[in-house]
Formats: sequence, C-alpha cells, structure tokens
Amino acid sequence: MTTSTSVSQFAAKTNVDGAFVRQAYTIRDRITADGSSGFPAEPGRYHLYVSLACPWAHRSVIVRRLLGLEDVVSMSVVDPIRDERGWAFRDGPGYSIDPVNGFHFLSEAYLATDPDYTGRYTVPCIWDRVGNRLVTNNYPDITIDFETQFTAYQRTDPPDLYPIELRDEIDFVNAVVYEDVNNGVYKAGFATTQQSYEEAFDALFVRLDWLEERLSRQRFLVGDEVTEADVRLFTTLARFDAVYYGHFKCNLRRLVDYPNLWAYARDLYQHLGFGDTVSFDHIKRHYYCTHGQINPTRIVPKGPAIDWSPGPQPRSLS
Ligand SMILES: N[C@@H](CCC(=O)N[C@@H](CS)C(=O)NCC(=O)O)C(=O)O
Repeated sequence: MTTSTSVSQFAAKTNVDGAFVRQAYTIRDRITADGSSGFPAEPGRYHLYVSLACPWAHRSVIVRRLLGLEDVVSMSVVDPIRDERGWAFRDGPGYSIDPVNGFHFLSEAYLATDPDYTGRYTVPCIWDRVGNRLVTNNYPDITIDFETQFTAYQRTDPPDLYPIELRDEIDFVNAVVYEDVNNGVYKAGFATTQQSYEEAFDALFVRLDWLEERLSRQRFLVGDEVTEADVRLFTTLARFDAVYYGHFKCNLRRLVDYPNLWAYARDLYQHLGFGDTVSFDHIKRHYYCTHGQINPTRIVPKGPAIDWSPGPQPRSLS
C-alpha cells in the first residue's frame, strides 16, 4: 500500500513503513532497428525530453553523445525547477521552450499520448514525431535502445557500451548499483521514518565500499572499456557531494573521501559526454527548490567547492 507524503501527486510516495516507493513505468514501447515494434529507428523521427538535473535522464544524454546520435535523435531540456504542475518548458540558461510541439508543460506530451494517463510526468521520455505520441518514459530501455537499435546511425567507431559477452556482468552490476546507489540515495532522502532511512543509508555505504574495492582492481566497472554500467553509476556520483550528501542525508562519507571512486568519477568526467553534460546549476537548483517536504525554505547551498579536474592516477580514458 502506498500513501502520499502530501496532497500533491508530485510529492514522493512512501509506503506504510515510511520507505520511498518508486512508481513503475507506464509507457514502455520500444524503438527497434527492424521496426518490428512499430517504432523503427530512424534519423529525425524521435525527440528526447530531458532534465539536466535528473540522473535517469542524464544517462540518456551521455549515451546519445557517446554514440554521436545528436543529429539523429533531437533533444531539449526542461526548466530545472519543477512545481505542482510538473516539468515546464521555458527559456533560460541551458533550457528552452519545447521545439517540437510548443507544449508549455511535459504533462501535455503525456496527455496527448493517453488522455487517461494518471501516472507521473517524468523525464526522460521520447516523443515520436510520426505517431505524435510518447514512445517510452522507461529510462533503462532508452539507453539500451540507443546502443543496440540505432547502430546504423551511430558515429564511426562508437564505443560498445553493452557488449554481448559482458551483458550478464553489466546487468548484475547495474541491478545492485540501482538498488543500493542510484535508487538508494532516493530511498534515504525520501524516507519518512528513521528506520527506513537508516536501512537505505546502510545499504548505500556498504555498496559504495564494494565499489571502492572493485575499482581498486580495475579502471571501469565491467571489462576494460567504458560501458553502460559506468554511465549509470556516474550520474549518481556526479550528484553525490552536491546534493545527496546534504539534501538526501547521505553523509557517512563524501565521494571525495573514496580514493578509487573519486579518481574513477573524475576520470570519467574528463571524457566527452560525461563532464560536458553535467550541470551543477540545474542539479542544485532542481533538488533544493523542488522537494519542499525536504527543504521548505528552498535555499540553494552555495557549496561545495569541488575540483573535478583530472587526478594524478593513470586512469585516463582512451
Ligand atoms: N520514470 C522513472 C524515473 C524517472 C524519474 O523519476 N524522473 C524524475 C526526475 S529525476 C521525474 O521526472 N519526476 C517527476 C515526478 O515524479 O513528478 C520512474 O518513474 O522511476
């Protein structure tokens, strides 16, 4: 049973134990290379709506750039401040009005797809210009489809972010990182009981220790090259000290206190597609100004001052 911590449909949902419950995805069509799903991979057909604040959307921004799909799948960014009307399209630094449909709110894209839609209006989501509807808001599918279904349109010599021989290991790492880290920070941040907060907190820091140890032996999370697993961890690490440490009370240690995790995050940050897609302005303003139940004053902290320039370790990416 779920209950809302406020009357707004936009507030985080918790269960009877005060634990954060993430809503299941509701629009789950797939784009396929052969068009068998009814949504063929084609240049110019699809538009990706993202927030640069959102770690789930950030994955798709990174992968789109790593694979050189910028001219194949268009993209626009919403205003980082979300109120009870949901994500909005406005002009501002790093975000813009809706270039495809002229919508004012992302909710319009959801309601155009399904007038009876009652779920949350989330980013990332992909709009189909031909069908005039959303194809998916299921972020794990979006990056995998860019990697496996858009191969005909990727740049020359693209990285293989989801190599067939490593998929089992990538899927395993992704599953535990999702549970304890990507979603773990949200479980800590949105918990409404001490116990559910502490459970999420403990699992998070046990998993960060596990990652720290793993990264003492290898440059990337799986295999010898950057993969989907690194993209998924990076978007949480990039937000860790700026918002999760304080706003979500994930404060046993900062990212910069982990020698291997910090060196790993900083090296990824130097790579095209990673650091250049991070907006600390959008990230900080979104989290601190949007979750009124956690930060009612909506004051955005000025710090922390973090130097993301390359470290001394020989971890540079090829
Ligand atoms: N669609 C996914 C994840 C995407 C997601 O949660 N995006 C957030 C931003 S980080 C969002 O758009 N939230 C809007 C809302 O919940 O109203 C889910 O439901 O778990």
